[in-house]
Amino acid sequence: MVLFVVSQVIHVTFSDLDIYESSVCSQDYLQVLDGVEMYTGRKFCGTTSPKNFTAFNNTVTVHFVSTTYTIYSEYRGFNISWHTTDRCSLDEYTCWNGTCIPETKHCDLVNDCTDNSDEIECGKHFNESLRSLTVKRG
Ligand SMILES: [Ca+2]
Repeated sequence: MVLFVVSQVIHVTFSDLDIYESSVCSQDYLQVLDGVEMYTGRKFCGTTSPKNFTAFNNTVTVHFVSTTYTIYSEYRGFNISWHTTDRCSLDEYTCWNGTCIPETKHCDLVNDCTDNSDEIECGKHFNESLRSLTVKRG
């Protein structure tokens, strides 16, 4: 499955995951690519869904690989939905939740996106911003 959008960002929501769990997900797995980059850098199996995310590349690819374990058993598989929104303007930063904030608020050590995404991957501010993050489950 490939989602392709040019002038918008893609918001991906994982609402269920129940795939046969094997060591390092070597048997059955779900793999999601944002452009050519593997989302979170790993495959997913078991029942822990990947976190929802906003893709900044114009393509999201979802690979589901299954041996007979997931297909011919009580496993539910996975449920993914998505929607698109317009990209933020050039002088704005696109938060991972899709919100647009002024670029001047990107990496200023203040959580302006409400999901802290404007303070992640901030280069020299990385250590300072990491200490101020609030991590929520769900
Ligand atoms: Ca900020």
